[in-house]
Amino acid sequence: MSVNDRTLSQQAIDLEDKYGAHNYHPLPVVLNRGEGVYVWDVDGQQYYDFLSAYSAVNQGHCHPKIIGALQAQAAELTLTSRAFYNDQLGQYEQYLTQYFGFDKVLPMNTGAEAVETALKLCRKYAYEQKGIPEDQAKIIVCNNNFHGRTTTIISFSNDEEARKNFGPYTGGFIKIEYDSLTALETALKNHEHIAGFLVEPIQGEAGVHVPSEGYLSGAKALCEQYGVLFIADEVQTGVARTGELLAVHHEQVQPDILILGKALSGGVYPVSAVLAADTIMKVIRPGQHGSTFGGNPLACAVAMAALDVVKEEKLAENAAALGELFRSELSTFIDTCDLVREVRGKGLLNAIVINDTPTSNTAWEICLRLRDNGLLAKPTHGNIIRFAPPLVMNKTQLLDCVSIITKTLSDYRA
Ligand code: IF1
Repeated sequence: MSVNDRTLSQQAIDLEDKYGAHNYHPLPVVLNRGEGVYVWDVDGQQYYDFLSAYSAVNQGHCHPKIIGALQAQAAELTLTSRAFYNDQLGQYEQYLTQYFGFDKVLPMNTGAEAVETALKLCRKYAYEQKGIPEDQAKIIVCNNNFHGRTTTIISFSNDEEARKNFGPYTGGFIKIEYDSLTALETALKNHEHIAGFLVEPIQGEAGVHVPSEGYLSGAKALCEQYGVLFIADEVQTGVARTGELLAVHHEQVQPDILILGKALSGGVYPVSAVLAADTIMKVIRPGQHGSTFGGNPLACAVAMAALDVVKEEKLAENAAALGELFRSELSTFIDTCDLVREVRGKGLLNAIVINDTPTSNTAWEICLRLRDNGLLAKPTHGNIIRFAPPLVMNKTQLLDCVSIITKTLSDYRA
């Protein structure tokens, strides 16, 4: 790395430090290019991207079809607001609802906005269709959830870092243990005015916790039994990441409300969505919800191209096959390595648990060494490293990444 290059990298880091809020602690690498499964830093060093911008770049960086759609639409019309119609939104709404099997979609921009939208929709449905007394609706959520960073969403978080000193908090949420049908049924039995159950099909931020077989289908059945809406937050697990189009499809579950984001646009543009049946979506009428950019023509064009890619390149099938291979290879390795306790995940949403305390910096140090060896990943909570490459990765590249990871772990000395 030349002196100039080092200055170039350091300059970028220093600018962020001086002029940007310190709401992240990035791995010290300054990227300036992405293509497929690779990213490059300002020194021209190539890396495998094993985070995919938290599963937003499932289709690979700068996918030509998606970039082409972006460029073409950007040259025509980017934003009209919903004060007027545009020629992309209706096409996109038809495409998206048929793609995922719902009657209607409410288009938003970020995942958190879509989660907030789903919560509002669930509450309004409860008041207007189920007759729950106004302001009494309760929504069940799971401990160790991550659904975004707005004040209402962090109100039902139990992560003190995400929550502390952002009060006063929004009420109306009941927290239960994740992956426990008993906990869910107990809450449904013991509380009145329950409107919905919001759940991540796999808890990503908590450390890639895959629930027991039957949990999602069992939870959906309980929701049906008690007349409660099952709300699946597939912002991170959706769009083929776990080896099915949706993570709930592993158990043939169709949510009452589906929340999508991130890879809905292939990481090219903020696009999120809330999908539901007519009977639910009809409770939202003009003037009751919206967003300046929600459903803009650029988002629509990009998202249709991004979803085309998922089907054309069979990304779910590829994620399933490469995920099995990844976990199999890592399982064999960790039988011989005391540094790693476990590998877990589904499709290409995986994680390893480092054999150290959650407050140790071992996982961080390992990620620094992985960077030096040409692979970018980042710890989630403390001693867990998430591995989530773009779904366009091929077998040769995956095995190369397995070699980098296993060699880095074998060579690691604190
Ligand atoms: C950060 C985590 C991942 C999400 C689920 C909604 C949202 C997210 C299941 C909100 C967003 C992002 C947010 C980003 C880091 C990343 C993350 F570590 F925060 F938890 F992926 F696991 N539902 N997750 O995972 O979507 O508003 O961000 O578009 O805030 O640090 P968003």
